Amino acid sequence: MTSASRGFLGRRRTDADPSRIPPGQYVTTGFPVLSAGPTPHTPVDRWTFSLRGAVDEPVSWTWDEFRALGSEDITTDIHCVTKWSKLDTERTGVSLDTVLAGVHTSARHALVFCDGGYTTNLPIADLTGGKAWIVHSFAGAPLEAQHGGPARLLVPHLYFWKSAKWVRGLELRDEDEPGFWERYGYHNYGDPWKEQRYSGD
Ligand SMILES: Nc1nc2c(c(=O)[nH]1)N[C@H]1C(S)=C(S)[C@@H](COP(=O)(O)O)O[C@H]1N2
Ligand SMILES: [Mo]
Repeated sequence: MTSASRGFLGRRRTDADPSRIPPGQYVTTGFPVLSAGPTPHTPVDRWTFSLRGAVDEPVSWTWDEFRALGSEDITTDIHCVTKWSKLDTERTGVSLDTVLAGVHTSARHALVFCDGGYTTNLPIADLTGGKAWIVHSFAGAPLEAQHGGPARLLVPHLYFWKSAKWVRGLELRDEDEPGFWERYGYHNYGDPWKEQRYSGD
């Protein structure tokens, strides 16, 4: 059984540039919370980020080591499969290009793992090339626990369920493996511009 919590959606905006809104989406000024299950609270002194699976040398960073990799600011739009989009969200995080630099792997797929047991899968090609970050801040403040703090994945070009909250690492895989929502019938890839919401879309 899954319990879903859903926050206040805010008013619907009508003044947004339509070319920024994928098909079937509406813009919200609220900040909905969507979590399958309770919010974990892992303190940063017990947090690590790990690369495991099909990797020559498994790697694990402590919070301080991870933060020392260096962060960048990202301003981006996000699109939830339940049809809200939020424009110009400001976040700070470590690029997956930095995280994966120097990692030798034949793997093409990643299964993202998190505190609380949530998983999601995506091609490694969608994590690299300036397209994905592990973010720790929102609008200059530490990321709130309900929104994935201390750190979450941000993959803004895919539906927001791929942006796993409370992220703890990546399992690099030769074979693709569906994650939590993907096993429940969500689309395996989830491109909002192609409206890939559910398997078969
Ligand atoms: N660990 C985890 N990450 C998750 C989820 C979740 O239930 N657990 N929900 C996903 C979904 S469906 C959405 S829309 C976003 C919601 O992020 P927010 O609560 O910060 O708005 O987180 C995604 N990441
Ligand atoms: Mo979502």
